[in-house]
Amino acid sequence: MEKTFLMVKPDGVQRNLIGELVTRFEKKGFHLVGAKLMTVTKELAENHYGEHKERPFFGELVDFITSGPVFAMVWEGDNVISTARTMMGATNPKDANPGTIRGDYGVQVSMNVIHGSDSPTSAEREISLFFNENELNEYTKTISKWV
Ligand code: RTP
Ligand code: MG
Repeated sequence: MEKTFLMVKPDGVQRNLIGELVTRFEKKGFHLVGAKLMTVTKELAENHYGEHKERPFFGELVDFITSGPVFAMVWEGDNVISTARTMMGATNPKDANPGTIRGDYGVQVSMNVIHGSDSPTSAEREISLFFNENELNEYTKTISKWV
């Protein structure tokens, strides 16, 4: 089953949005396999956002993501990578549609509430950067998936 890496950014944690965001993905029907509140080191931030290292906002991005705790998560489900990106909305909250996470909760591009992997390759890379194998829980829900 496909897995993705999602992370409530420091602004989302500060604004008490962890529960709300977890609820959105639970209600959608995705399956939580790992989650932790953690502070990202500079080294991890630079690695995670390595694709942007030549961009003018790289320093600001690394400073922001290391500025306070994030809530790192691994979610599983059919097409979870692209569906989670759709649920997140456009990178810049000013362009994100109402109903999406960034459209509903974000204002600035640098504080856009949530990160999500953008491809299967990114998902695999980011999950292994943030989680050890023993932090991922493989389990079956024993109640009906419709309740
Ligand atoms: P993310 O990686 O955080 O999920 O966001 P994304 O895929 O939608 O956007 P990406 O292009 O990967 O950019 C990574 C993060 O960099 C910040 N950003 N700032 N100041 C700027 O012009 C600018 N552009 C991008 C955003 O916080 C974005 O989420
Ligand atoms: Mg990205």
